[in-house]
Amino acid sequence: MKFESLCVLGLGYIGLPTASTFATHGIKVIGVDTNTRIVDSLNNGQVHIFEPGLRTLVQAAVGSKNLVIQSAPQKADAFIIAVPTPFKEEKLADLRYVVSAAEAIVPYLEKGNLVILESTSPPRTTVDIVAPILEKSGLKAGTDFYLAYSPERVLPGQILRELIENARVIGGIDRPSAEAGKALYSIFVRGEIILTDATTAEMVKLMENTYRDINIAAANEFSRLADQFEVDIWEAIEIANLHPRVKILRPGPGVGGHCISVDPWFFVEAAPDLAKLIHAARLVNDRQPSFVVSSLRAAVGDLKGKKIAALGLAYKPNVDDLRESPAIEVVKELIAEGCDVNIFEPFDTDFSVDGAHTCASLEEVLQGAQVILLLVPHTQLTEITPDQVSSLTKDAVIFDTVNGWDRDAWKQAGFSYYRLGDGKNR
Ligand code: SAJ
Repeated sequence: MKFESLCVLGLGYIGLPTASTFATHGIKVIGVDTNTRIVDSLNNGQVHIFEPGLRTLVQAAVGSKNLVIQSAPQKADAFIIAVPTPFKEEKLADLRYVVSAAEAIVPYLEKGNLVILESTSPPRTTVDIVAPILEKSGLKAGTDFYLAYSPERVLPGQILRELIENARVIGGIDRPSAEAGKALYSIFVRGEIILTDATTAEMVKLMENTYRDINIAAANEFSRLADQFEVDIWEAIEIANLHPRVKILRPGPGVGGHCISVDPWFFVEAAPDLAKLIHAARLVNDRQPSFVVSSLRAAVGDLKGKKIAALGLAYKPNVDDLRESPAIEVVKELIAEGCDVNIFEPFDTDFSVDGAHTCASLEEVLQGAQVILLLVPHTQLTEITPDQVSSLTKDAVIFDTVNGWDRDAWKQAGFSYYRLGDGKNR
């Protein structure tokens, strides 16, 4: 099976790198986004996402004329749906973008086409929701066109490399659909390509992120226990991880992003009685920002009126993505406590939180701070030295929620240094 043209619906963190990578591998790609501002800015050579190497890749793809960006789909050999699946307030999957992308394909769908859903979705979405919509074209899934689910598994910050090198799962609604998916992704994927059925592939994706969420919840719960028992959690985890079959992840201010903090809820929604551990892990991680605030209170006493420099707001290090960020939750709780919160996010210096003062530089945020709170270990923030801080504020208490700084260096420089989950230091 040969694919010469491809239509990618959704030009976000996954759709844009995917469309560009296919284009630089010789495929004629139509990149579609319903947001006309994104379409216009991409057509003007601006990339709306920060991801290492992405701007160069997009420019190469557009420059080669193999990638054309527009706001509506058109006929193609294959279609990839890579739109977001957020959740609603009540933690229910919001499939409206998947539904409208599938509907948008219907007028252009032809016999022999392949449609792939990449968006993370609750189990059975491909067969129960996407197939019936596409069949409104009068064509039958499996008989007239191929249909498969293939989850993205790339790590933000390393997307371009992982897109090519990671193993890829392709779940067809039947075997020929899975084979068709393999023929498409083989164009650039160097990792192993594993074929299965669509619902298994959907479940695999949710299991991967749920497993990580549970593992981080364990680390976060251990950090609370360590505090209680006057143990340094960072030391304890390092030692435990010497065991050949133990790999505890890192505690921190919580779990954010649009994947791990969202996907486990799809299981909870679909089968609440069967997903009790998954649900509990979500609650542990969602309550971690409150644990940060109570630990800070235990370290420095009453927080009311304290001038706090909150460093980093993204959901994890070295990305500009602020979705579901636990750092923002910490800031909101501190504001509710009556603190004078100054925020600095190096990847988005304009970002604001109601009630906090947005600072454009490190110097501005550190000036006169009584508490310096490290929330995200961006390289630019972990490189801050005690010397730099000494010249801007005296007697600040350092509170490191991510073990991003060298405790001894701060202590030697005369600062009070506290670390999340470091019960030894209480
Ligand atoms: N985090 C911790 N402690 C850790 C690791 C992470 O607190 O030890 C936090 C991060 O700070 C962040 C959150 O968890 O707030 C999630 O970050 P992450 O780096 O674990 O994952 P994501 O959400 O950026 O990407 C995940 C990846 N999934 C897995 O590693 C199983 C990625 O491969 C998926 O493609 C992506 O979700 C997705 O799109 O689903």
